[in-house]
Amino acid sequence: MTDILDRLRSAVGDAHVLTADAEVAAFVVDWTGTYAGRALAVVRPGSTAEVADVVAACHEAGVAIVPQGGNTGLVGGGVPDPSGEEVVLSLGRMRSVRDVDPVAGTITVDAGVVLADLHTAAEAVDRLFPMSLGSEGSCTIGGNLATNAGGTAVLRYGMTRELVLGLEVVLPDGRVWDGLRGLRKDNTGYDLTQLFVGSEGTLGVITGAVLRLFPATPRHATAWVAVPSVDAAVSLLGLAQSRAGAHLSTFEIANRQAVDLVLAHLPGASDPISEPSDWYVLVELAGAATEDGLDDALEAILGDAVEAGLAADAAIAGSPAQRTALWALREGISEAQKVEGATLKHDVTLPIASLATWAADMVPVLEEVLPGIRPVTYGHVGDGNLHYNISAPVGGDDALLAAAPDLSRAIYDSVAAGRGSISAEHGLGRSKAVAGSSYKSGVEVDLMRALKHALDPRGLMNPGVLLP
Ligand code: FAD
Ligand code: 2HG
Ligand code: ZN
Repeated sequence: MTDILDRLRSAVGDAHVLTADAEVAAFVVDWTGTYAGRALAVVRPGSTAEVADVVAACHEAGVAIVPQGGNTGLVGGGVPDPSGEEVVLSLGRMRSVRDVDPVAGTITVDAGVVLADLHTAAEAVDRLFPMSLGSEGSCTIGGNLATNAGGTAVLRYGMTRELVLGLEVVLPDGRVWDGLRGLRKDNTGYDLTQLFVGSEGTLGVITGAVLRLFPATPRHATAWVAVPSVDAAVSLLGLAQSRAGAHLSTFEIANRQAVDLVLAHLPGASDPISEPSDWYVLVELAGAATEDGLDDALEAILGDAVEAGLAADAAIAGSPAQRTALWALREGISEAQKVEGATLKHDVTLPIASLATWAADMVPVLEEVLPGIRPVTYGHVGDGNLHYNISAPVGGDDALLAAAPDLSRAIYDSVAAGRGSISAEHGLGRSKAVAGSSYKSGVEVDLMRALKHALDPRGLMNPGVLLP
């Protein structure tokens, strides 16, 4: 082991190979606190050449690598196992914007660039990089690509895989694939870029990316709307799509339990609608600087929605500060639920038309497994994606953990029966690797294993993640 540590030190310099407990602590526990491993070392390369050197050294020594960006993943995929034999390869020092071309609509970045910094770089040339996540102050574009992250702008702009034009990847044997061409048209065979998107660090280390930029949308009209049911929310979505067209950029849902947690745990949060409702949606229209009338359009949509019984009441943001406050009610849910205690996360997609029935039917099934569970249901209803996160009965964290396998099985079985997906946007990581394979067909799992074996025959890239 001393040999490999010496070799890593010569690759990146002594200061960037961390082994002391206090130094590695933040890199070995995930954001949820559920996955806590140990690392042989945390290595922090500063360039693609250094990443290649580190990966080649590990390949020669037969040492497994866990790539890590901002460590905000929610499925335990970015932290090492408890063996203490894996190396965490952190991209945190690779934070350069390599090139911006507003006319071509491209930005080329190091994988360690933090998503919020990418937004700032796009804004500096009057463009938009649309991906928006609650974790954007910490997550990195490499992690976003590796998980094919979603977020609140998918409705209008698509998942991460729709925002990428090319990648630079260090392969498991240390060779570098330079796919940073950034062309919109390139029909020359298999799409290698897309192969690495969503591969969760199991096929190689993403070191750079060319991403798509869009026209800036500095104008916003934002509302927090009380709706009577998930069905009503889905009908309101249809109305907003017809009336606002491409201006509709966000359509998010949250149940009352989710909002109550934000109000209870996040300082400064307040309810803009006095009469409590079972469900709420956050709706936003966005447009260019020259586009007037978004507020009027939103007001008209909501007026018609109230008349049609699809909404009970709405608060429209009258200032940037009010817009931020409405967004906080939605974006603060993860953090607030974490403060509340044990949470069992499920990130599911179903056909939008069946979401309402599915969510209603699930409650009695789960109540039978564990009475008193608190379904905190929210998410990207416009994408058919609900975060069906169960909080423990009050004071019942241990009971929730004991019932977790049965609760999750009931949810996943029902999602599979409805032809949905058990992971809409967070990936499989360690927490869902086994379930991921068991809800896919044998053919699909065989193809995935064949790809993994072709690229990483020694199984050194993030073992145990994505494929069990
Ligand atoms: P990490 O957590 O460091 O790693 C995630 C996975 O990617 C791991 O498997 C890791 O090995 C791999 N990886 C990381 N970097 C690389 C690389 N350079 N090359 C190869 N593999 C790599 N996710 C959503 O999809 N939508 C949301 O709305 C959303 N909201 C969130 C809100 C909060 C408050 C939090 C805490 C998380 C949220 N997430 C969301 C989850 C998380 O932020 C995303 O999965 C994000 O893409 C992870 O980025 P990261 O840099 O933190 O990756
Ligand atoms: C969100 O949409 C994220 O807020 C996080 O995907 C969901 O914490 C979660 O389960
Ligand atoms: Zn989400």
